Amino acid sequence: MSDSLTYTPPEVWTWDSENGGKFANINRPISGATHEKELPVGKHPLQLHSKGTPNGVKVTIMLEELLALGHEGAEYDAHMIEIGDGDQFGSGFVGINPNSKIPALLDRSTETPTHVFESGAILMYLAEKFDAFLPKELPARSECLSWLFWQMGSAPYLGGGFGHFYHYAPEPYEYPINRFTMETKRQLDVLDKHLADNRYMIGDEYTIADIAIWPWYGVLCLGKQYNAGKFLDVDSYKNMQRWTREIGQRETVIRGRAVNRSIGEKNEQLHERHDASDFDGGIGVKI
Ligand SMILES: N[C@@H](CCC(=O)N[C@@H](CS)C(=O)NCC(=O)O)C(=O)O
Repeated sequence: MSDSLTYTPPEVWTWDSENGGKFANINRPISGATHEKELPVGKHPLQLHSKGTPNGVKVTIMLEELLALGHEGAEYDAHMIEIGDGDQFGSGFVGINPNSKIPALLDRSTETPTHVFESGAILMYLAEKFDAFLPKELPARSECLSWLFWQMGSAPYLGGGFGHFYHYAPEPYEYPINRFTMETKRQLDVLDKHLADNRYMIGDEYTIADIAIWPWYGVLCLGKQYNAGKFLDVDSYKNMQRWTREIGQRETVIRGRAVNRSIGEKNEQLHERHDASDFDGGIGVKI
């Protein structure tokens, strides 16, 4: 790898698999399957193939919320996709998400199975399917979708930008850390100001906007993302702290956060979820 200060880009970039740092073994400049592997099929209509990352957790929180509301059709099997091992490049997974990223959902209750990828699209799909957590009136609905799409567009600056350069890069580089810290703090300020006048993202209604934003920005405000709580001074975002703590205490959030999780204490990890009883014994992630 060349020294970042003296690096001059070549005329045409070529793939040097040695230059990618922590994720070198899964980062590739080409799409598509690398190996044949069928996806497992469980007993429920909804088959989720995911991992307990912020994008994955959005969907398991949503499913637990729907089940808590009494929507039996939201029963699901959550299968683990070990992205560090390259499971996202198996032919079965690529068949439901050509972009090879978790989460991906297969709904087998439709006439022909429906595949949905992109966490925001999955939240919308489930909200529309069960008529829940998405306001019906147009103004509130468009406000909710605005925040949902805000999250989808903003989190890559937090995860792929700030998180990558502050936490994962082989060494700290001032320029990208400054650039993405600036943007991350600006985003936190946007949320904090909005939550000064709103209990949830859409007034008093808990919606898919909260479900999308919390696993990224809520967990960041708990100081549990990238070990960056102090660096970002997360305690100074008082309205975010209030919202983060209220949502983090929901039983559904505690359960959803444990699904497909492979870090933390043993009682915080439910590698695969196939039945509500899988949570027995107090499995969950508390704040
Ligand atoms: N915009 C996508 C992003 C999904 C995404 O980046 N997933 C990551 C884990 S959080 C992943 O699967 N990474 C594996 C890889 O990049 O190969 C979404 O929200 O669903």
